[in-house]
Amino acid sequence: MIVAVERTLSILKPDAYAKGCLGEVLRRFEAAGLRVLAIKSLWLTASQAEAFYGVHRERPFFRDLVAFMTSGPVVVQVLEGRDAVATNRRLMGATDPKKADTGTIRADFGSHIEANAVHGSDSAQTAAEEIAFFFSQSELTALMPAESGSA
Ligand code: 3AN
Repeated sequence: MIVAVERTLSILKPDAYAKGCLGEVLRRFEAAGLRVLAIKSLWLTASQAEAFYGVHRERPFFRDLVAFMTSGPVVVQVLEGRDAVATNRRLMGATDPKKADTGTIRADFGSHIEANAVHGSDSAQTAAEEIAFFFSQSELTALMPAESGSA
C-alpha cells in the first residue's frame, strides 16, 4: 500500500481547551508520527466559524455549531506525516463520541456530537483549503531550515 506524506488541519475545540487536555491530545498526534508544522491559539469570530463550516450552512445544527465554536478559545494546527488525513481521523474517532472507538480522542474527551473535542480535515483537498483558511504561507514555512548559503 502506498502511503503519502501529507498535511491535515486539526482544531482542538473549545471543550478540549476548557478541559485542559490540549497536551494529551497533541501527545497522541506526535506518538502516532504526526509532526506539528504550525500551531496557534485563537478565539474564532462568528463570521470565521460560519465561513469555516460553510458546507454545513443548511444543516439544522449549523447555528449551534457556530455558537459552540465561538464559545471559547481553540487551538489550530497543521499536522504533517504519513497519511496524515486518515491517521488524524483514526486518532479522533467517530463524530459522535458515543459511537467513537475506545481509546480515540473523541471517546476519551468528547461530550456529545457537537462538543466532540477535535476537528480534522476529511480529505487532502479539504485539508489544503482548511490550512489556507488559518495559516499564511510564511507561517507554514517558518519551521523550514534557512536556505543554505544565507547569512
Ligand atoms: P467530522 O468533524 O467528524 O468530519 P462533520 O464534518 O460531518 O464531522 O461535522 C462537522 C461538525 O459538525 C462536527 N464535528 C460536529 O461538531 C458537528 N455536527 C455534525 N453532525 C452533527 C449533528 N447531527 N448534530 C450536531 N452537530 C453535528
